[in-house]
Amino acid sequence: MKHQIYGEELKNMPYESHPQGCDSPIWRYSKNPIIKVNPFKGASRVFNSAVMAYQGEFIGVFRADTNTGIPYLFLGRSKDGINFTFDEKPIVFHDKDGNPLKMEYGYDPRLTEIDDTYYIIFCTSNHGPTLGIGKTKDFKYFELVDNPFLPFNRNGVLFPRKINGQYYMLSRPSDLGHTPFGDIFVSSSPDMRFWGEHKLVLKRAWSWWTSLKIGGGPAPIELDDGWLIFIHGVTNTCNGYVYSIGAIIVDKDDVSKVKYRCDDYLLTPTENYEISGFVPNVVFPTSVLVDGASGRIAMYYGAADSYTCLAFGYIDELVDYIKKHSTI
Ligand code: BMA
Repeated sequence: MKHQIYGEELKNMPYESHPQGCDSPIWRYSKNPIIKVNPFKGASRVFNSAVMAYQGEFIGVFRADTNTGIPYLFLGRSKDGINFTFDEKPIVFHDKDGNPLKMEYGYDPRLTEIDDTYYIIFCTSNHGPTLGIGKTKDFKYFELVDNPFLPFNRNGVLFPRKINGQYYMLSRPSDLGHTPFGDIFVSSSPDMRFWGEHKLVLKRAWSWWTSLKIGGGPAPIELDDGWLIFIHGVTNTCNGYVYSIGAIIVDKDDVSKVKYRCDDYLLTPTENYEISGFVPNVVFPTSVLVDGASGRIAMYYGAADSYTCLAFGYIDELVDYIKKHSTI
């Protein structure tokens, strides 16, 4: 392995080796989708969700579109990272005084562990869609940070450690609807509550597949010489938006500085479960497991706003590919 990876060994994570004839450094699980429609009572679709290794098994915060049509966040558990059982009721968040909060909606969660606390970053409402920050130490009791971001904003992605004493969050300022624009910004905070020093990281439209908007995906992966960040990129067609998966590498200390930006997408909708569903032509990455020993990765992505899928890769191949296909 050329690149040092900072994760722990994850022997039991799902993985399949690179199929012959596949040019991309990311390849799909042969048994996709891993979560099909109507996966549990009251939930019609589970997708765009975040999984992490936890106590020798796997835990996830899942976006489930419920029978009211409204998405909420549910916990799921798995021994193998593929077959999940879900809680019957959505996660209940509490304010700092311990009062349970009523949530209008919650969707597209990302999960990040920092210093024994697990942070759930997701889209929720503060008089319009914006970022929610939930936290838990045990996946039993959940607290919500009091309105950390202004509306309208989506795709909050927290770096998995403090950098120079500050927390860093990627986000994508947006509008009230299905935002036809969007670039990635970074904000910092000393305490997870007050966020500022907002800086542009990356503008859209360096390629056709990112022509409309871009957004951060799973929590960044620390390498010896930077942070590997998967993103989604969106283009418009006469038949609607198309979401693809791409990647960038940013500077290790100044995360607003993009060192490499892959010109090509890594995955674009081509399979039936990606091109056909509730919202066709969407692949949307939200979490990645990394085996620190081998450099293997397993990426969870939502397909067609209907299914949860897996794709695999290998850090060295990915980094080489991104550098080779970057024109900056
Ligand atoms: C975005 C988000 C995602 C969704 C995508 C495609 O704006 O709402 O949850 O996957 O649109 O519908």
